Amino acid sequence: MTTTHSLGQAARQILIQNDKGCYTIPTKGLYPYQWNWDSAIAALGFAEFDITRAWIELETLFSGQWSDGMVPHILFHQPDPGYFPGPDVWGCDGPIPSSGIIQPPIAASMARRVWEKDTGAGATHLTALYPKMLAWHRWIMQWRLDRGAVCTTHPWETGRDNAPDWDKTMARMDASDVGEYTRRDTTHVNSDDRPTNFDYDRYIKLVQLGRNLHWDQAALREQSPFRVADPTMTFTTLGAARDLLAMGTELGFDTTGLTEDIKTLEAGAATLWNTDLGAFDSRDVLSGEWAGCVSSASYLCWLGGIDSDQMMDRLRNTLETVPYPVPSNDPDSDTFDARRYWRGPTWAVVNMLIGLGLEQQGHHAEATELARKTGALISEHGFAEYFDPLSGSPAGGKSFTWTAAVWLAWAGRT
Ligand code: 2M8
Repeated sequence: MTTTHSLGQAARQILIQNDKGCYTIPTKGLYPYQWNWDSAIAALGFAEFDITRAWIELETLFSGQWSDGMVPHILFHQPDPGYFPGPDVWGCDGPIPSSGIIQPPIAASMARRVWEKDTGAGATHLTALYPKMLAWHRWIMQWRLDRGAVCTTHPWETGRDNAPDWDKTMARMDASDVGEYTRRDTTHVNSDDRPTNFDYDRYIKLVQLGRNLHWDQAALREQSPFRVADPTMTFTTLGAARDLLAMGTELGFDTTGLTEDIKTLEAGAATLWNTDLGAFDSRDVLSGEWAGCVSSASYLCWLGGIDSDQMMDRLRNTLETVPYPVPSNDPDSDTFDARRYWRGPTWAVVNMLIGLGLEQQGHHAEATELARKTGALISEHGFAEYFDPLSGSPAGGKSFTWTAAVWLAWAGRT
């Protein structure tokens, strides 16, 4: 019988095996570099048994910060031909070879939680990290707002690569001149579980555009066909702003502007409420069109400190009716696909972020129920990258860092 203790041991082993010394890869083969939000989650997992290593993870992430404050979504510490697109395709010149886009800015919120667990040198580590985290927040506020909501300029930025949220925007894009390239992801895992070639052409096309514009945000704002205000970016930025304000106040930093930013982002979050859908939704900034998607990111409102009775009703219904919640796409939607990456599967990492938000907002019963269900899913089906929400079957990469970290920091504790 697998016990909670032995699962804890297995989860630690995964973190240790995926540890490259000062950063952690998400999984061997498929993802051989340091990913931004994966790394923040890894730090939380390490904090359960090696607090110094947790800080090192975050410090390495911010060692890749660009001089303008941006923190890239991938840091290519060591070349690896097993992943495409690599540093040569992105053409960036930060301090460490990197991609030119961001990912959900959860690092500040995770740093605050690591700090809470650190009774020793935590304040010293955090004091050094704080100005860097604040600079990234300011970069987002400067370049990515639309009516106060935070926009994504590439599906990969949200971490929800092929979510149906982007379908209408992607359908309008012409990628006929993208040229020849070879995908590597489908050599590691089943292609039926991955984004389609249609989507990949557009992912690469957007990388080519950014590179041609030297990742100049003002030029991208003018010229990119992809600009979508999204719940993932908006709620994680809002949560981070609140955590930056709390940490800055406690550490004695100048927090001028953060209260204003929080108000701006709250107003932005309100612009993501799709009344017809009855949920937080993504909004194409260029066409003004709603995506019409209830995704797992819609439930990140609580992480952003925003309460919603309607989202709570939906969540309760999802917890009761979906065998392995929370699905990344509404099972009643035409676009739902139980296996294809972010078009239906359940991701333990998003569940934890929803759960932490619920807890923060005082919704203890729902937070506990979600943690319990996520724990059962992992103990029955292992530390997979993601899971079929109807059958629970594991999919994608195996021995996945963030699923192990989620077990250690949250789901295995119920
Ligand atoms: C997936 O995204 C990468 C691109 O960033 C990919 O498919 O190649 C997403 O699941 C993303 O959320 C995650 O951070 C990354 C690494 O686990 O993989």
